[in-house]
Amino acid sequence: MADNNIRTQVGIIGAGPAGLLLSHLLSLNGIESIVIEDKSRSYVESRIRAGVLEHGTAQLLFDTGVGARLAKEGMRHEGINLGFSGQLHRINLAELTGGKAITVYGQHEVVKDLIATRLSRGEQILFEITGVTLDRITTKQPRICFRHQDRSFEVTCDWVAGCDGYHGVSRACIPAEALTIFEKTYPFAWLGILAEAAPSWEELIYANHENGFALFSMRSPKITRLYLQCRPDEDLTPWSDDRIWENLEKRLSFPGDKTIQRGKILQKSVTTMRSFVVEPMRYGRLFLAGDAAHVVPPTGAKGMNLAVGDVCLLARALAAFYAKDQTALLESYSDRCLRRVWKAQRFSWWMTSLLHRFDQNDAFEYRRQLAELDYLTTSRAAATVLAENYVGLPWTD
Ligand code: RFL
Ligand code: PHB
Repeated sequence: MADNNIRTQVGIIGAGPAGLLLSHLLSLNGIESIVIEDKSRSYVESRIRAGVLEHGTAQLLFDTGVGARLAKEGMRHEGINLGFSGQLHRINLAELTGGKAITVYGQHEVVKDLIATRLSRGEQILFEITGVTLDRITTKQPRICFRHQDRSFEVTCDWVAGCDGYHGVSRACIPAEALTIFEKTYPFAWLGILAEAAPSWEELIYANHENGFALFSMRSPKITRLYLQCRPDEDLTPWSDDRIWENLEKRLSFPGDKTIQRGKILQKSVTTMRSFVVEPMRYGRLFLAGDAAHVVPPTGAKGMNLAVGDVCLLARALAAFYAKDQTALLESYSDRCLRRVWKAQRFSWWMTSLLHRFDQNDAFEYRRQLAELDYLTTSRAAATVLAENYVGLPWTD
């Protein structure tokens, strides 16, 4: 017998961008939910991850009342740069997409804004829960059990949203025979740093260098975010700050242009790369959303944006269910999400294969990449394909 029994409409597992945004959108539609998270509030608010919001993601945050800080601190970028053969080539996103752009704003800032909004409305998020289990998901009353502050909880709800990321428990609750998994791993990873340095360039640079990929990005006018292609099992111990800067300087060197500004390295980490999709994104009354259902390599900057797209469709489907007793949108949730997910998978795989060295000795492959980059930066048609995918394809609904 649990110490606490809770009854709510939607049980949400995970307080990442997917879970928090879903609870926010549901609350705007008068639907009650509970959010449970196994990490602490300070941990999720400082977890450095994505940094690029698609046009539609930023718009959604503004339109639903969580864009005040984004409007002040987000950096609207109307272009990105491709660096190769020692030169920078700008892709004018806005010109190629009828005025659309991306906004550089840390994922943890989005998370902070959503947590603050939820709490300011007196709605709860239970952090640092343990031992979460899910059952009765094929009945009309699924149940979530867990422990929080030494007490056991039992939540009975109408629907469960599994927004607990790639390593969460939700997907694992679905019988293996009910799911099909599509997966690809890559023979490299990203060594990422956050540095206390004013960004040297105004816009992102994706660089294909003979030594490997590098990415120049930023978080604010004082903080630079940088990545280097490395091995999937890269040990960070031999990577002194000087060695990291030397490698970045080499791969982000464009004679006649600016050079990278060094600064104190605040954080170093290695991110592995994978493409992963599970189908369908629903089992009984459990819906999967975000990284719990699909993962993309970060090269296309699509992961968080896909999570946002999923929960937007899920919130609309649940709103139609509660307002009009309609289940059609819930029934088609998985198919509608997957259409967008597979397009983003294709784009992320393509950006990844365009920019990384898969095999240092494969001279043919390197020449092929350079030819494709040359084509992309000289053909308006090719550049438009990149631009419209990068700012985000229209959401299918
Ligand atoms: P998250 O963010 O992983 O959140 C899941 C939450 O669930 C919690 N959790 C549990 N809670 C309760 N019980 C359990 N048993 C639980 N197990 C897990 C976790 O603690 C966590 O709080 O998934 P969500 O919400 O689906 O969001 C997905 C995004 O986080 C992810 O796709 C992006 O970060 C990917 N990504 C990028 N996406 C972009 O759109 N643009 C980018 O520029 C971008 N850059 C990146 C990225 C990811 C990166 N890394 C580190 C993988 C750059 C990098 C380096
Ligand atoms: C980031 O700023 O962290 C970032 C930007 C673009 C990407 C991936 C990560 O493609």
